[in-house]
Amino acid sequence: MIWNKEMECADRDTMRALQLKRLKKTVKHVYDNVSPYRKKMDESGVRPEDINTLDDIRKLPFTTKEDLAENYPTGLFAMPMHDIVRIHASSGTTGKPKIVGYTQNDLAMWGECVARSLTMAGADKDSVVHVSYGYGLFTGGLGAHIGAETIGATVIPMSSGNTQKQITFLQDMKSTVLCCTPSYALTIAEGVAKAGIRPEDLALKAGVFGAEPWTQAMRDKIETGLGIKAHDIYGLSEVMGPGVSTSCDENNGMHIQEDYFYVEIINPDTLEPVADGEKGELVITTIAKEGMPLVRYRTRDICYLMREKCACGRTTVRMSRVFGRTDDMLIIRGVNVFPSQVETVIAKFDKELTMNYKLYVGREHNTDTFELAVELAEGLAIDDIRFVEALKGKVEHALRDMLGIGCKVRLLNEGTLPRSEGKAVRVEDTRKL
Ligand code: DLL
Repeated sequence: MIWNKEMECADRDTMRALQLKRLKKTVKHVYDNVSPYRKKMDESGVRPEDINTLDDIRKLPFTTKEDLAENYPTGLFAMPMHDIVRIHASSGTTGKPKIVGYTQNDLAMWGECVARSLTMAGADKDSVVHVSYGYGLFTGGLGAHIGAETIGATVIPMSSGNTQKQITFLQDMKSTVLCCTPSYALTIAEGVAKAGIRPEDLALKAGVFGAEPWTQAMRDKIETGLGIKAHDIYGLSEVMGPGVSTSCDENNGMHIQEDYFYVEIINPDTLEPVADGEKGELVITTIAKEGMPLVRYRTRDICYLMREKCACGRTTVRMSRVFGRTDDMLIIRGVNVFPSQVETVIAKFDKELTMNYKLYVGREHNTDTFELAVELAEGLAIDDIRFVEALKGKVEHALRDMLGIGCKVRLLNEGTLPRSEGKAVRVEDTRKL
């Protein structure tokens, strides 16, 4: 099912014409109402009248997380506070949170985007949508919530945590769609198995998971553990929250809601555009937001774009899964390492290891230390020294093959590492301390 065929299946010319109209309006809106935008545009010698084609967007300066920090808390708002009906926030790199303001229309747009996302996962008015993203300043809970309400489904606003209670509600309320982070979905799946509940005993049919990078291997584990089809949902607070893009049944990238978001992929070093299919940094311009529009916002998320037609019938451009963030990348002994690469290796040992892992990076005698702590699968004994040593060797070997540098492996008993209830914390890097 498709929530909004007119927009999601629009022909390219219609979509591009709408995008241009909205882009021009947005650029004028920020130029007239947000002084930091006006200042930056004046400095680059560009005025709203200079935007006459979609490619003209490249004349405009980028907006960065630093711009949000410098204009904390509400300096990038384009509407007066009496038109702002909701605030959300996410943690910023400098310690100050990034504050986002929504008008009534912005909330309606958000509801529309997430309604499209949930419909992609098969939800409709008869669905029971169990929301285990955290509620509060984080956009996950209330974002999923507003989408489920928009389609008229029954929403269960669980928020995250208390996995036992989550499972009781999943069973008793016969929830059909689960929304949470992929790492929390794994925690729930683990709890379901431990309680002796079979996936087919649950009414769950689909899950809409996002807010953190995850791999195909993790998706497979969640799908089997909960007996569902898992969909990927992407978004970020600054731009709106969840629902910027979502994967359909084809599971081949996430459809971007292009009538609201104009996307570019750039090389983060040269800031030049890269070709479709090539990885780079995702840059988003919100073209219909009122409260806090963002022009050419550098997300730091690494992905690529796909424009080939999707078998689902939607015509919107798709982004690949997010491979990591430019600022998540660890540089260990000079080598670039992404946690998702480590996860891919762990997944190869799915009979021996769980997906619960943590990376420790430190520095000893002027050299970086790098260690992976990962749990043994249920039923495997840590005191079987020969088995554990052999397995350690195999995992270390596979890591070296994947990463090109050595990583020490520490195997732990199943259940040792803390379980994720929201975004999993995968790395402890003490070099920065
Ligand atoms: O995480 C919004 C969200 C909530 C998205 C629920 C999806 C579901 P922030 O807390 O501002 O907002 O974090 C945004 O999370 O820049 C990405 O690095 C990462 N992220 C979000 N969705 C995905 C995803 C929410 N599907 C940051 N895959 C983004 C990989 C994701 N990373």
